[in-house]
Amino acid sequence: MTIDEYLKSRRAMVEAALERELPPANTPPAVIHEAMRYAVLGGGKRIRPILAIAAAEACGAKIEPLLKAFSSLELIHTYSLVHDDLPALDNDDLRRGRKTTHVVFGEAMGILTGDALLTEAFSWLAAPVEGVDASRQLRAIAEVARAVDSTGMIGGQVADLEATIGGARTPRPHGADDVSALLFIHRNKTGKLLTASVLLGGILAGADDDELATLRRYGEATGLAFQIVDDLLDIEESAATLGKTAGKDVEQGKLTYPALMGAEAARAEAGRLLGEAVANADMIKGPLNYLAAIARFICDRRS
Ligand code: GRG
Repeated sequence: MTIDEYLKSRRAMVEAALERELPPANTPPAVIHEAMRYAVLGGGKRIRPILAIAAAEACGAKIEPLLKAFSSLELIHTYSLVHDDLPALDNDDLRRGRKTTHVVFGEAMGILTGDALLTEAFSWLAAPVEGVDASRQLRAIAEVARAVDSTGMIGGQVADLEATIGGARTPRPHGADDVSALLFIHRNKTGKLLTASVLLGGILAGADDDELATLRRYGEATGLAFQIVDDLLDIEESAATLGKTAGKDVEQGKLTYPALMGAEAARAEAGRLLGEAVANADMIKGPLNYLAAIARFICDRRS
């Protein structure tokens, strides 16, 4: 199976799980369930659940019973996008090629939709899973929760806001403080959920501690490369290709890899991280291992 076929088939499994497990749109009060379904079922690469699937398969697991837990990652990711697009944060009206959730349903409902998706995610993660004992499941839930708490994704978002407060940054030579602030933002805002996705797959698949350490290194390298590529796409691609507003990082004076070190050095750093991700992916010796190919896809993507 080529990587394109693999991604297509795993994406279809995630889409089916999301469609099946999300509350029906007519569940009272209908407006919140319509908004949740609008936000989640409106496209997206589904890269986080696919990373969990790939890690579980690389560790030899059958993935069908795990799909609900893996799809919870997409609820958490979508909640972060819905909240990030709100007027108080990025104030954006375009996401995944469609109007943002708060533009369609109003700001109050946008806030509540994000809240509902985050809560729903942990309910999916806590649902009993055939063949997985409770202590493993608790370990998996704790891993995901830590990745998105105030020392993870939220912390990264706060650091990002603080780095941009006061309007556009004046271009100037960058110092060690800028690089470490940027690393903190990227590792927390984006990297930790991507790493937790890989670990969720490994933990629920029954991976041992050595395999989990390898998966963590793979996830951290892939997660950072993902965000560097995202920074590059923001300056290189159009809104039509990205399905979201392009050029926002420069407009908002965001701390990004290309802003700090230039596009060429940023691309080289993504390449170095890809090498690290592939080396770790190749250490997992399961029967079906697409982890290296996914890292390559993440680095080569155009949207
Ligand atoms: C909780 C408000 C709040 C924010 C948390 C994750 C995040 C911080 C904000 C979302 C916006 C953003 C630019 C995040 C960086 C991570 C990123 C590149 C998200 C886009 O992910 P893709 O490319 O999107 O996987 P699709 O649409 O394919 O799912």
